[in-house]
Amino acid sequence: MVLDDIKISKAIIEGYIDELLDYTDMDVAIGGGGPAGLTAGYYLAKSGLKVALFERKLSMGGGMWGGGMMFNKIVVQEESKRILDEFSIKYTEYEDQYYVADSIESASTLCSKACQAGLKVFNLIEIEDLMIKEKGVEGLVLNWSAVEIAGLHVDPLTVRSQAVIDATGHPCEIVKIIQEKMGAQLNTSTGKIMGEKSMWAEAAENTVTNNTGEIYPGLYVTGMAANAVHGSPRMGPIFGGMLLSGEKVAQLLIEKLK
Ligand code: 48H
Repeated sequence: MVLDDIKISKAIIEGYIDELLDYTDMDVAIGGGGPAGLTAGYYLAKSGLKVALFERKLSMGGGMWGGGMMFNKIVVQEESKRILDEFSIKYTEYEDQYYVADSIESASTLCSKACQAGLKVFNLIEIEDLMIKEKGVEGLVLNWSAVEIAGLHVDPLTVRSQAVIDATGHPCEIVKIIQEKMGAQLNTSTGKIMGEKSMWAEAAENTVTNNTGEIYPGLYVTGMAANAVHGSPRMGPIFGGMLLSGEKVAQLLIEKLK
C-alpha cells in the first residue's frame, strides 16, 4: 500500500473538526476525567444522551492511576462493588466487604467503557470559564491546555450544553469560577464553597453521594468536588464513593433531561 502523508493529516484534521463542531451543542458537558467524571459520562452516554467530557491533561483517570501513595491499588467497599462489576473490572476481597482492584486496570477500563458507551472525550482542553445567562449555566468556555501552560493571551471558544458537571476533583474548579466571577449563591449550607476537610474515610464516603447534585442552576457537582464544595472530609484511596457519585449525577440528569 502506498501511504500518502497528506491523507493521514487530512484524516486527523477532518475527523477531529467534525466532532468538535458536532459537540458545540450537547445535552451534558463534563469537566474533568477522573473516576467520577468518567463514571457519570458512561451512564449518561449509555442512556442515549449526547455527552462530552473535557480534560486538561493528556490522559483520563485523574487521581486513580496512583492508587494510594503510588501503590497502584485502589480499595472499593461493598456498596460500590456492583459498579466494578458493571465495568467488568476485576477485584479481590481483602477482608469482609473491602475489595482491592488494580488502579491501572480501573482507570483504563472506566475510560475505555465510557468511550465505547458513547461518551466523547476531548483531552488537552481546559475549562477556563462558563457561559452564564438568565437561566444559569448554559455552557463551557474552553481553551487548549497548552495555551494556559505557555501563558499565551488567546481568547477561548464556547460550547453549549443543557447541563454542566464539575468533576474537577479537589479544586472544584468550575464551581470556583462561578463563585469568584459571579458571586453566585450556591446550594450549600453557607451559600459558598465550604472547603474540603481533613481525612475521615467513613464520613467522606457516606456524604459524597448526598453532596452530589445541582449546586447552581445548570451546574452539578460530583466526586471529590462535591465534598470540597459542601465542606466534607477527604477519604484517601478508597474510590467507591467516586463511582457512586458519578452514577448518581448521571441518574439525576437522565431523570431531568430524558
Ligand atoms: C479540565 C480539569 C480542570 C479544568 C481539573 O481529581 P480527579 O480524579 O477527581 P474525581 O472527583 O473523579 O476523583 C477524586 C479522586 O481521584 C481523589 O483524588 C480522591 C478519592 N482523593 C481522596 C483524597 O483523600 O485525596 O479528576 C479530576 C480531573 C483531573 O484529571 C484534572 O486534570 C481535571 O479533572 N481538571 N479538566 N479543565 N479546569 N480542572
